[in-house]
Amino acid sequence: MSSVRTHKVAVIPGDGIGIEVTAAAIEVLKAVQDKVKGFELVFTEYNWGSALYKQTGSYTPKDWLDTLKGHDTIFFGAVGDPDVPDHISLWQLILPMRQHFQQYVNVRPSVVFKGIDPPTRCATAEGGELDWIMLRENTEGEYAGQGGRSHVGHEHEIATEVAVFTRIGIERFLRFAFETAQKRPRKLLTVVTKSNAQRYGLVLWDEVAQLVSKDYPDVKWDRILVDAMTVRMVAKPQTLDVIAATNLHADILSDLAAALSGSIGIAPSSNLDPTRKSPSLFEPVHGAAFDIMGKNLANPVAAVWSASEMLRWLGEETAADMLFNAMKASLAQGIKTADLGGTHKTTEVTKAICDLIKG
Ligand code: GGG
Repeated sequence: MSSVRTHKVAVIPGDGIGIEVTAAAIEVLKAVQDKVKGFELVFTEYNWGSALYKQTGSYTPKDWLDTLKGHDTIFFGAVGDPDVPDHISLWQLILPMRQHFQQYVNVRPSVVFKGIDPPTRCATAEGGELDWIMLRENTEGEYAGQGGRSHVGHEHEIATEVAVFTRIGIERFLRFAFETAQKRPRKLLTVVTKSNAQRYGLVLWDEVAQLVSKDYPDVKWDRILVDAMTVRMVAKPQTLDVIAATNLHADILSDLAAALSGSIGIAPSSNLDPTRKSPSLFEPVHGAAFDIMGKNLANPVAAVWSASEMLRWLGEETAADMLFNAMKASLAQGIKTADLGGTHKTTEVTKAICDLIKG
């Protein structure tokens, strides 16, 4: 009997630079698989995205979510197209996957790596650099899909975008946040809300945070309003470690965190179903970036780092570390794309990471 561990990976490159950075991530994953041995990644690629939408009127075929269910994990590139309204692309591809598979935590780390010159100095009190984990609640809030429009076209037209919060949804997410903080050396957690203005849903967040915190007495936690948080991230970055916020707030704050760490081009994300009943999804934080598509300019680091997180989630720790360390080493050697002030192309950064893995 073979002792090789097999992982079935659904690959959805999507749109724009998603296609280029996904190809880079797959190349790096194949290099690490050849080096480490003992496991096999079986990739199945799906051409779902804006091109399919323009041909057929739909981003995906019928039963696409059942098709994905047959995989152990999903690797996603990006979605968005200049000819398609963004709310259509988002609601036909990425948001249904997060909801259907109850990937209720979106993990978005930000680290200032050696070789990167961030826009502002974020050195921590301990002398280290910014090293945060932003946790985004991934199924509720303004992304729950509730709302509508009436009296369309009338000067008094009404549109609602209902933010939905449930006790169960908040609690399962905040437990994950406290557990994440518990595993970090500083054991710090900051819970972000806007409970002065959002007096129902986010007051419930505050109350649930208070209750859940009692089960994690070793975690030092605090609360902050989202507007004050933007200032704190820039002015007092050393006071932050693990950050937990709602779907919309963390979507915005994680872009700020990425910029403070050097570029959104390096920011990874893991959309996790912590119960492991469904496949989790890994994708760079950035979008399709049509302005640089096809020019070999896209930074592959966010996709490569996401691939490393995927390996870790699959239990392939050695391979995950090897990939992550190769990625860090290439940055430290100054092999960087233009968004980081470098001159290297997508394919050059990818090759450098593969060469470091091959040794
Ligand atoms: N690779 C992620 C991607 O395509 N992002 C586009 C985007 O706007 N996503 C919104 C979201 O993550 O909620």
